[in-house]
Amino acid sequence: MRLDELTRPDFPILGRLINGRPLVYLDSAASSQKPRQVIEAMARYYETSHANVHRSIHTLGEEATELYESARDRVQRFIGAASREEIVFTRGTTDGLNLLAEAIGRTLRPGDEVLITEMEHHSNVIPWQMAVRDRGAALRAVPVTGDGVLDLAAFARLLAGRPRVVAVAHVSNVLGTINPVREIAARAREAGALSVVDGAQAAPHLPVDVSALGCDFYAFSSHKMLGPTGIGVLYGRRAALDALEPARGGGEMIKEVWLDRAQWNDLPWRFEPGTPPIAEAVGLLAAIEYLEKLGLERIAEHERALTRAALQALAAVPDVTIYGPRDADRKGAVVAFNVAGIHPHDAAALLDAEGIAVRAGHHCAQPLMRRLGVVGTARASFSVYNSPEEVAALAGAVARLESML
Ligand code: C6P
Repeated sequence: MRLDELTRPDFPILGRLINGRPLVYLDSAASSQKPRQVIEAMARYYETSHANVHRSIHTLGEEATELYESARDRVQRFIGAASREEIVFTRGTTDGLNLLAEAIGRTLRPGDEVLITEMEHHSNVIPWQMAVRDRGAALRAVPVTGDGVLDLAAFARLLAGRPRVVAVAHVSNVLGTINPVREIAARAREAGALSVVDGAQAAPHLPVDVSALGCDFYAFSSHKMLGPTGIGVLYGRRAALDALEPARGGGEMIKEVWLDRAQWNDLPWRFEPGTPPIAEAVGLLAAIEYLEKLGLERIAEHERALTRAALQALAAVPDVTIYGPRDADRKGAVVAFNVAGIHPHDAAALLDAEGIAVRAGHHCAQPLMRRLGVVGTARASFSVYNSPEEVAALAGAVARLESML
């Protein structure tokens, strides 16, 4: 059975009609839909086990703590981290990258460099801009080639500046490019830099093994991988995480507090001040169980087939430009495109009238848009529940766009 046939009955929202047409949801890179298993796990938690975690001795407090911490164990196994202490729960990728930029930013000195790339999402640009600002440090970027991949020769040259941090997306949310993060992390380490990987578009679609990648930090969001909004993960290699001073304070991140000083808690709680997203952790655990039951390799294969079909079908439509690698084996599950003479927002609105949801705009990657010389693009993105028929419906509707205007 095809993966979409197997999974679709689990996603109640996919039964909706949009403008009188069956919903064709091709915007999972912005946020995926949720299976019943995730929705029910969260409802069950609130109905039977909710209390705050790590502070109450009563039964509900212990049950909630147990559920929250078992989600951490599950995440550890899911991404191949060496220990549970390396898993910090955040509010999402953006939050994880800000946490890092705030903590590392405090250690930057005049003349230090932080290296990002031209294809980064604003979440992996702005926090570093803020970190270098006022500290006399500099932000540099690895250029993107005409094929939509990183210019690794330029990366090698930029490493000669001995940056303190190299921060790079695992998978671009626009081009779909899968970056060689293992090699990038190794070269960053040789140059004395910390490596930070933005895994927002990788974790939902590829098997990720942070130990094998050898990066220092890896951030991702639950809501793009069938889980709830409001929670994400920041993986930190034990020694790298231990070397960071927490930049955010509050309850639970301390062991002992005096009025003028405090002793930090152990890892990972040192980086989790305040009441964490507990129900969301329960939902994330259910999402990981769901993904693992399907099998990450099988998911990647299904989405590669959809991406390949979309690349082929859209390339055959006159006046369509596709951005990023044309080879589905080198790409995540996104296809960004434009139709000559049609603004991407108009394209998305016309597709929506047919029940087809795609994203249009700059995709929070304005430096990349500038590099591509466009104001924005339309973008179709795929998940476990999408079918080849939906890809064909997209291509058919895109072919009719000019006549629909
Ligand atoms: N990209 C998209 O439509 P948050 O919002 O914190 O969960 O994820 C931010 C983020 C960081 N890095 C990459 C590569 C991303 O793709 C995203 C989110 C969505 O492309 C929403 S802008």
